[in-house]
Amino acid sequence: MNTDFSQFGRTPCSHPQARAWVEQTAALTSPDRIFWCDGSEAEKEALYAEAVRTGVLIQLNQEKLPGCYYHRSNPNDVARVEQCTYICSEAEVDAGPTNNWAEPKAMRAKLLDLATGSMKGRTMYVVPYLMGPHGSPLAKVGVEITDSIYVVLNMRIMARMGQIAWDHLGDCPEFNRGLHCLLDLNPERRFICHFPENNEIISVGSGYGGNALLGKKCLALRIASALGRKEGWMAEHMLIMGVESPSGDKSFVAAAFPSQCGKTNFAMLVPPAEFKGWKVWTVGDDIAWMKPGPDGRLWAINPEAGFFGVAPGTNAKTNPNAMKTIQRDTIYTNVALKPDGTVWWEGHDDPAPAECLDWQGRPWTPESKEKAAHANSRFTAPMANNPMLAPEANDPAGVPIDAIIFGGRRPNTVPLVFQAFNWSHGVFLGATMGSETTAAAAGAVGQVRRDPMAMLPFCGYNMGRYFRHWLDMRKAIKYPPRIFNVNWFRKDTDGKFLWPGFGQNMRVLQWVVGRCRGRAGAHETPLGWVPRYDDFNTEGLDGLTPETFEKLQAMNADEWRREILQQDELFMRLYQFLPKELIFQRELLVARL
Ligand code: OXD
Ligand code: MN
Repeated sequence: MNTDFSQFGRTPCSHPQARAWVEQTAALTSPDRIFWCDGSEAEKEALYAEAVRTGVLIQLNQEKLPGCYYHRSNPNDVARVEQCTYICSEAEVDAGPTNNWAEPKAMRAKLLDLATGSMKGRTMYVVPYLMGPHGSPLAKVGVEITDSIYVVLNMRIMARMGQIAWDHLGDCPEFNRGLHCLLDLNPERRFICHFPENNEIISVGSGYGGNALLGKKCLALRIASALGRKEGWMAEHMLIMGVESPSGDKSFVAAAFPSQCGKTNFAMLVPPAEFKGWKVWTVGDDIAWMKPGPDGRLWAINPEAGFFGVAPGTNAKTNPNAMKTIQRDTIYTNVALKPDGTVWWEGHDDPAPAECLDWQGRPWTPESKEKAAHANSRFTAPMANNPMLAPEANDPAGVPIDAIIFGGRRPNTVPLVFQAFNWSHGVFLGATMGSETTAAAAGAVGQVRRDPMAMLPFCGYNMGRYFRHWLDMRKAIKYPPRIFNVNWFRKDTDGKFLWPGFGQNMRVLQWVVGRCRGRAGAHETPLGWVPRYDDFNTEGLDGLTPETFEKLQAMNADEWRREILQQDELFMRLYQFLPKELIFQRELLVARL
């Protein structure tokens, strides 16, 4: 195969506005070369060869891991940086109290100044991409200009990249403009900036996925959430899954969990052996775009085409489908590299290697004090590799959502599962979600923070108005999904998890789907509808005695009084913008307690 890099990327696009913008950006950044990506297989081979030649990627053992490559990040650049992430709306009030705001003109000037001449001696890649299935009315086109070949190869997996995007765009002048410059990876010059009114993103100084793959968090969540509010749809930090029962009915569930709370594992769940005839299909593992359909239901697409999953803890028990998915055509970032050209991380099925190189390239043995893989090390894999990819994942119409689940990482207070009384109570549950912080974002790990709908780092506008939008959407949805709250992470007084999680979460899903289809019982409590022991399928699950179930579902009034006070902190920050329905829901909860 011809992998002569100079022969590829030579054909500029014919889209006049995109071409003018690329030329203007090249005049500013002064690259040695402009590379126009077309998304073809031949181009892919040439890009991988170039990434290996320049030391950005290491080719892994092609017999054991065909098409797989390895990347190490700069150690100062391994997670999202919320403190450097800005919403640059014209008015500060439009970014709201939970976002960093910067005045757009001044911020753009500062960023373009940093970008000036920054691609000298480098290649500038033009990456056209489509978020969503081709032909979907919900799909959006973005063009990312980047000087990182790692970003190009990741975007190629995470989005529908290349000619397909130009085809979808046609002669429509409107597309998302994303400029990404690595600069010198100095954290002092790291800014991830969104200009929602211009449908524009400028990200400088970081090569980490969440900061640099502009289709993902930047476009598909921050910009899209702002667009969705204007256009009557929703962009959410949610996985989408199909749950098929033995009689063949399929229900679709969307679920929001903060980063590193197991969205990918849940989206790829394999039912335990007792669940004969049940199947779980993955539509997406991170992002859902949802819009009311003409039939009065809420329809969702997954805008992405790949999984950017957390490696540590992924194994054949926690996520067998992910393990199958990442055996080929996968980019591994910041995991450990074994002498045989394969990879390893803490929680892998294989025992720790006697020796390997850690995520920073240092010799590592099981005696080493530090972890071999970074806690936020990742795999980037095509969703087509997933043996349980839902056929509907590529359907332009999307899937009709029956249930929405909110969940967080809570060692106490929050029961395993309960159901909201109605839509506005469900919105209140999402709005008051809390979760322990994780390694997906730079900063302290393990502290409970409020993360409404798991969107705190991703809402591209004023969070109070975001709640209003959620409440207003009810008017456009004749048959709203039922809303649930889950917590897989409750611990007993000895600090041990009460719930086994992973595949056993199927039991919760069965109850959720049963509630949507009128075939599962529940009883009313101050928190919402909860399953009684007999409403819940415990068959084959040793240890799930009525006493354990009681502990999992317990509602402790003192803990809840504390919880409400903590919830108030966020409500106070947003007070000026908070829909009164949510204050009313709070009062109702206090009264019920
Ligand atoms: C992610 C995240 O990578 O939420 O999906 O950080
Ligand atoms: Mn995420």
